[in-house]
Amino acid sequence: PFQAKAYTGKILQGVNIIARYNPAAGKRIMLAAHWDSRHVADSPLNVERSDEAILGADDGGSGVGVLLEIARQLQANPADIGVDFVLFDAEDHGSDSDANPDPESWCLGSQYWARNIVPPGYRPKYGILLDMVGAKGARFPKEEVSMTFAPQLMDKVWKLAQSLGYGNYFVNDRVGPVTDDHYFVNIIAKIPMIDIIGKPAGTQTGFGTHWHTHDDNMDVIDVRVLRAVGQTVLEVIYREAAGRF
Ligand code: AHN
Ligand code: ZN
Repeated sequence: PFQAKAYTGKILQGVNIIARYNPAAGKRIMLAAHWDSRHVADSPLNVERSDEAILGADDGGSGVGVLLEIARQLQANPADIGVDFVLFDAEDHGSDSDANPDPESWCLGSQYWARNIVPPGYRPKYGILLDMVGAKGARFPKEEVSMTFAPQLMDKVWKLAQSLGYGNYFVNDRVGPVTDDHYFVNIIAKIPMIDIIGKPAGTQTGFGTHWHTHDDNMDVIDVRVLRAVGQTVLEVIYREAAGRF
């Protein structure tokens, strides 16, 4: 649990949810997603109820869903490696107005986590963040913060996804930096973390048209996209466990 002050002045009562697989293992990787959803529907593309929280099936839910299934798979098919699941709260409560852009107002749960690492001295080899990994026709380009802090890991993960037949989603295009949880994990905790984040080409917001609208519900989710991401990350885990990633 943590408290954080939102850009509105409101004190948020947050909870980061942490689960460890093989807690005694020395070699570890970290998997993350955010489990909150946006408190308002403030995309310019949203048409009604802009002051109401969105469901966030893609923006939040999809990453959590993939991580829960990965955890279930690890129970059924054990891997000789430690995996830490971290679900961040208060990722999506930031200020999006052009008048008041404030990167630090986003990702409050990961900022807290990065400043209060548990257990102290925790050092995974690297982390993988999943954000908006469920929408139909998703495109996962190589995002700039990820490419700055962990370019070799990015290339390995994207090549692996492409070799599994998911090159339609994991494309080699580059896009600019996104202020997401991985940014704070990289700069504050200094753990290399990449972001698999859905960024379609040619939309007004740079994200899916459902992003921060009430259309971000189960209707936009495609199980094949979740499977592509989940199988790619599972393959990373099993290869890493076998020392061949
Ligand atoms: C900003 O728009 C500043 N960051 C995008 C991070 C985000 C929002 N991911 C999901 N929702
Ligand atoms: Zn969001």
